[in-house]
Amino acid sequence: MRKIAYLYSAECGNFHYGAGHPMKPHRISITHSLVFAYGLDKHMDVFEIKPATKKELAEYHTEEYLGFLNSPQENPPCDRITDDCPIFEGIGEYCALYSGGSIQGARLLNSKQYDICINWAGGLHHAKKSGPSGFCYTNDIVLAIQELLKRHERVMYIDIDIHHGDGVEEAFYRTGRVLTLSFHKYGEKYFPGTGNICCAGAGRGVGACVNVPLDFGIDDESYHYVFKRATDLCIAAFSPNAIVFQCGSDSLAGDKIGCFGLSIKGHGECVRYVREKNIPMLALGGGGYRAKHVSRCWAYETAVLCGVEIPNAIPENPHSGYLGENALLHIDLECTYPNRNTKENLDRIIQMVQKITMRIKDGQRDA
Ligand code: V1D
Ligand code: CA
Ligand code: ZN
Repeated sequence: MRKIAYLYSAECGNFHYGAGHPMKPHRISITHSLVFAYGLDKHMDVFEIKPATKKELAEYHTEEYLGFLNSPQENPPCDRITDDCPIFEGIGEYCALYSGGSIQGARLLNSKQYDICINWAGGLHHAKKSGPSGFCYTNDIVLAIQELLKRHERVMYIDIDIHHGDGVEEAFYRTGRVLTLSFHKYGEKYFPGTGNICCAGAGRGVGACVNVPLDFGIDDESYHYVFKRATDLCIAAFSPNAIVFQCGSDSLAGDKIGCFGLSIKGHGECVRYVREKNIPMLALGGGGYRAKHVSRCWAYETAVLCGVEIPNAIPENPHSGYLGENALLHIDLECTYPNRNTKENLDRIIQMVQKITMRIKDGQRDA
């Protein structure tokens, strides 16, 4: 039996990035409805998220940037505002809430009272120290990892969002105490454009940055083949004391901006695989742009993390009208992209991951 903490704020789902923007915080409210409708709250302790203070956010972000987020209208317009990262009403509170949830989750793991903490509102992996990127404003993941490092010698970060976890990688690139492992679409200028397998850490962090570049249409079987081997190699070489798992669900088939072919069960199998390692874990959200898929996926993964099976028929819940009467949890997600990942390519990647992780000890010996 694992002790699970679930962090939630009803306010999070009320923020809007603006008309036409793919990121919909409302998907967190739908996920929450499913989690409670399935009675998963009975397997977890549920915590109301406390918003992060400016001091807590300043553990990573610059004061100047935080000033901008809190009163963007008082600051002159600048290149920070883009179509990807618009300024919307309540942006400062939104950042404080999703970041507060991840920091709180890290503290609950530090207290050793919980084995797994969940914050589906978090996982905003692109945010930089002094600027937003790719729908992400503050980097709750970096803040949570910094908090975990106060009580854990080594922290591993795993990222199954279809995009490269560049913001987290950048923060810990030269650190031997954090290993980052991201699986992502790479090539054809796919956002953010980073995450080449050759970028493998520097200084004390040599070997502790692992990038798994993938191609269009990867299916469950190919994904599990590379995910399980790469994860095992990293865990064996690094022996993490805690894991932060970004479960971005834009890697599901049929996502509005993604191009992978995972099913909800396939995505959840990655979560089950990491849970079985029995290492304290902070599970976070991330991307995911079809709310009907995202909410099913994260509700299912909440059950996986709790170690319970849930029926396929979705119980009556406040979003039944939206999800459809007699809706099922596991629906067929159509992938229009053929799988361009050959076994030969995946084997080459695994061989590279083996070579990279063999260098971890060299980095730790650096001055
Ligand atoms: F399709 C859009 C419509 C409106 C506004 C933005 C987009 C959009 C789709 N894809 N923006 C993108 C990506 N941006 C670009 C820009 C073009 N270049 C100048 C940059 O391709 C950004 C994708 C961000 C993905 C965020 C994430 O899923 O990884 C995530 N993780 O945690 C939270 C979100
Ligand atoms: Ca990723
Ligand atoms: Zn993404």
